[in-house]
Amino acid sequence: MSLSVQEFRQQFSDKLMTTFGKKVEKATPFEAFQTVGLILRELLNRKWQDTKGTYRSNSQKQVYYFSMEFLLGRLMITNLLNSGLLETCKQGLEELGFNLEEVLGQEQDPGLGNGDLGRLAACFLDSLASLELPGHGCGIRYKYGLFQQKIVDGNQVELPDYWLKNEYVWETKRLDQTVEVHFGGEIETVEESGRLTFKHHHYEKVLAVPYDIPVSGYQNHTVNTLRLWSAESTTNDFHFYSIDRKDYYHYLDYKRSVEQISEFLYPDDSSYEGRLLRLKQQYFLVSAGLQCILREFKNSYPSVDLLPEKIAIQINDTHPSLVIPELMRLLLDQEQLSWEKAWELTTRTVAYTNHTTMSEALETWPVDMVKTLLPRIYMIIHEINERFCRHLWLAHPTLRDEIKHMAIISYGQIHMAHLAIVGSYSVNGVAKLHTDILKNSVMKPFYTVFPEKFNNKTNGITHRRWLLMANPPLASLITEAIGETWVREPKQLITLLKYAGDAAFQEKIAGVKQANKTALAKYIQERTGIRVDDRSIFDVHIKRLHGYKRQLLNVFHILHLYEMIRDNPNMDMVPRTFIFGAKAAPGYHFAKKVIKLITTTAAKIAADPIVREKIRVVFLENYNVSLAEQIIPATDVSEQISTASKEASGTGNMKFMLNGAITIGTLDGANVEIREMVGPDNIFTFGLTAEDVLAYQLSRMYRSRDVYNGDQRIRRVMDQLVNGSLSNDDVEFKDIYYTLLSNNDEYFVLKDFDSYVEAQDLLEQAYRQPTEWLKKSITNIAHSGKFSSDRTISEYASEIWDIHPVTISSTTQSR
Ligand code: GPQ
Repeated sequence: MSLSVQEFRQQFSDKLMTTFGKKVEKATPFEAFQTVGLILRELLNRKWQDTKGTYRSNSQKQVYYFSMEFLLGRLMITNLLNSGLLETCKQGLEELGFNLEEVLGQEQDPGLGNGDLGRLAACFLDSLASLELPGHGCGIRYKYGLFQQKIVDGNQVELPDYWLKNEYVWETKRLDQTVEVHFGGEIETVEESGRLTFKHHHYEKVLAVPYDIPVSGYQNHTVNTLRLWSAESTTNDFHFYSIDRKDYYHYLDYKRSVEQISEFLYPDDSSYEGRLLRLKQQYFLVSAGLQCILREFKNSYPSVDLLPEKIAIQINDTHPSLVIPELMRLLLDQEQLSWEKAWELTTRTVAYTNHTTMSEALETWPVDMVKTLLPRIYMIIHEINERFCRHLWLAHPTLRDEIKHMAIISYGQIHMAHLAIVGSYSVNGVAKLHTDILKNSVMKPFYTVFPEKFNNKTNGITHRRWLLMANPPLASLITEAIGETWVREPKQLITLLKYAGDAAFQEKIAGVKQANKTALAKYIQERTGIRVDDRSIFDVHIKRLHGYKRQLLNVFHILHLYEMIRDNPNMDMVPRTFIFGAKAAPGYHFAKKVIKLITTTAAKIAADPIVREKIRVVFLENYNVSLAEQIIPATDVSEQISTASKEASGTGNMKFMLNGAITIGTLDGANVEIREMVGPDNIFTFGLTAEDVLAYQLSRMYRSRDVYNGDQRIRRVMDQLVNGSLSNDDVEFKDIYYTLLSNNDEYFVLKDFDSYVEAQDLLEQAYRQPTEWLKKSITNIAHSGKFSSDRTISEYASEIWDIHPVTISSTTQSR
């Protein structure tokens, strides 16, 4: 779709007038934003219609990605770039007296996700549409997204994220697609003409209303759908005319309880808590999504037998794993299929992605909770479990001792990962190392029974958002050097390798990085009042705050540098700015203490005239997608220092390398594959390997106290936690202190300290050689093509889903 600047301006003023009743001169930046949004919506709607029409008429297989989280980030820039209108809009707005940046900045980040898992889902949607693949998202329209973080007196404070306070310009409510979801009640089993049927009585009825968001592809005609479900009450079952008004109060109670379901996103990342409301959310998503898919399916196809040929359902971790019993329920009770047929169709339709091996994140639900909330679903899970255990007993005699560990229901708990493995045809991990750990350790007995199901799909990121949009100067420089094919084929970035040692190109790369750093320094000053040296090394640690991600190890290195500088104020070192961004789950006490430790360290350094000449620490509050887009292009050093074996993949690591940062990291998750690609000279790795960590966990031979006793540097750092030098309140950091000593340092912070410090030293030496450093930087960019989510999605498409690109034919297009 092409639109001249002139036409854009005309449409803009017309829309502004019809929507806000205003002339251009009077419009606020927010109104300008909404107006551009509406113009784009019109364009997208046509393509959306065409896409739906084409999918309906060509009857090709489609995939539905079920996820409790979609961390989209702002969509305006994506939609502008994808429709080829970015330049037109920029110029048009300027001519009308607006600034594009300011207008784009009006968009609220929809924070419908916690971290990597939700962001991955968003990258996948982008790649599906950009590769013209028929694939859609299915999620929840939380009224409140992930909390807004404020730092008050150095502590995290959580504020509600009411992202819908201004109308969300990208969504469309589809009342006509509403479905009902039922909770609670009882099941009556009756025999009708030789077949058992199950009648559900006294259930609570919840309306699921979908809101659709268009997902556009990069400069193509595809617009897929992200469907987010909202829970609403129905007034139909209440008799408001009754004299005693009892019904009215019942209704208010009921309405409150229903609307709660899609009220807020649980703010926990890679951890699990068995809350009833969370279970309700999960079933709500699954039931609404499936009913809707099945309804549409039956309009298009004569028999549900075709389901696995026409539809694949990918579940993003176990959160939507009730898809399995819910699909069984629909096929058994609604479609009247036999158990065997229903099971065959279900297990050929559903595929499962695992995102963690950490036991605290593996979901289990108490039997009683599921039985009460979802009585029919419980019956079905029970039957799946009976049949599975019987199968193990008969077909795998050598595993008989393992049955109690493999059962879906055991010790009063339902193990969702077991259900997901048994009920799906594909189980994938998200990086090579992670998949190997699944196969050889965490899910080993399942791998013995179902070797054919297990496969790896290393994560990826959309290079369109994370380079083209987030770092336009770098993108232009790359295009100048190697042409623009890399935008559609990110693997082409590899041709940059020939410029890795090219002095002129290096100089340009350095120039872009410097400009980005200067811009970030300005931003930091505006946001925090802190003035950072834009010539210092920008060393960045941004991700959720979690013990295993080891922000603490980073702080220990900083406190160690502090001591060194105090000992020797003339110490020769390259000045460094350590930048952190992280939200802690509100109930995660340790993580919140680490935030306090970071902010306290920052304040202490800022107050020290000697130390602050060499190091600075900045904690940027409310880390989210938009902030990441600011920080990553300006980063020199990417901190990826999780305890080996704990980070399933990580995707931040990929975004940084794509923007020319050098990784300091453990051999964990996708870091391993990054190292394989760039070679050991272009990444700084350190610390225990996953094998070491797993061995220590088995042997229980690690003693953090021995490390503490044996390393004076560690003692000095640790002593700062409790001797009043960081905080007047000497209990402030004692929990951290005891976690490391009395609780034996679960994440091996002390153990890896020495090799981390050594790696940091080597890194600094490398930074002192600009030519070498820039060569590393360019080499990283050149190899980052492999980590495009286009590659990941192509693999899912061909190896798991069997879906193929569809060229959208235009029927509604007028120009
Ligand atoms: N991950 Cl189980 C999350 O972000 N949230 C979760 O609840 C679980 C996993 C992450 C995982 O920690 C990262 O290593 C991965 O890169 C990411 O999923 C996407 O696969």
